[in-house]
Amino acid sequence: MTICLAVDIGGTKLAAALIEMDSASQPRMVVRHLAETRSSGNPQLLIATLAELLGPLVASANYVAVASTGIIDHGILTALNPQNLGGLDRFPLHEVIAQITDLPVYLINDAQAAAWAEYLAYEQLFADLAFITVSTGVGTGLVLNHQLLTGARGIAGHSGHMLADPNGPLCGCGRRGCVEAIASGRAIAAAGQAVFGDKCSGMQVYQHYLQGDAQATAIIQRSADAVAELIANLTITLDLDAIIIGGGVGLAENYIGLVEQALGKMPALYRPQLFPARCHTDAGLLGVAQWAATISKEKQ
Ligand code: BMX
Ligand code: ZN
Repeated sequence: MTICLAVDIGGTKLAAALIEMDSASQPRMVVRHLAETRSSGNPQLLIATLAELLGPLVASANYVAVASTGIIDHGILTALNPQNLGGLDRFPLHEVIAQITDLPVYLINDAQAAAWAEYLAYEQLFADLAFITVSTGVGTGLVLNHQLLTGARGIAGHSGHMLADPNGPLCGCGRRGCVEAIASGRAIAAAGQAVFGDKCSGMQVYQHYLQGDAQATAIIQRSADAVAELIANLTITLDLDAIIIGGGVGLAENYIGLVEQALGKMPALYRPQLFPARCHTDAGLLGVAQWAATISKEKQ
């Protein structure tokens, strides 16, 4: 049995866990610690937080597996949408984690990791699937022909930045009208603040929608419509067996129902089967631990 120190770096929180992996790479989470992502553009603060979080767990681990928001290219973390990561740019994540832990380090994007967790949680039933998280941003991970696609530059699956509306809001990535700029938790909050005041959060807009408010309904409907367009584009490009929806917005009450309604207006070939994520908030940790176990075995 080996022990993986798994780390999940999100826009708002950091999670670290010790995960026991048996000989068949089945994971069992034994400890989990959480911290806030206090990066706010300051790399030193992120390094200090990671050192505090990982320090007590390092001694028990054989290797480290990190899932992080942003593009992971040869160990360097770059935010595609810097608004989601406190403005951090070109952060040497591999080097930082290796220095803190002195262990072998494996890194991938958070949505890629979660896609792998869901592929395994659905018992490898879907050879070709896309996992879409509608959360702070809109992240996607692709499993094609039973393989996780990470891409030569770590970009694969950033389809939250495909076009949803050429006249839509400017996205934090610099492109206008991305799905993320319309559908994400941040986008919902921004649209809600124009109606309900500066302090309104994405979750509050969602509550207003569930209570039947017409303006909140229009905002959430627009989000679901943009995600449906994304799903149709992925399906007609990649011939997918299934789409798995996750994230705080994606798993909120009736959100998948709204996306299904929007897809229902499209021709049949654009409509895959939709399923809710099974791993919830642990998808990044479990997925990256299981992916790293596979990769390290392939290298032996
Ligand atoms: C953004 C991008 C993706 C990420 C997605 C979901 C950054 C910092 N992140 O599109 O890499 O997978 O958000 O991220 O550019 P989450 O933090 O909402 O899970
Ligand atoms: Zn974008």
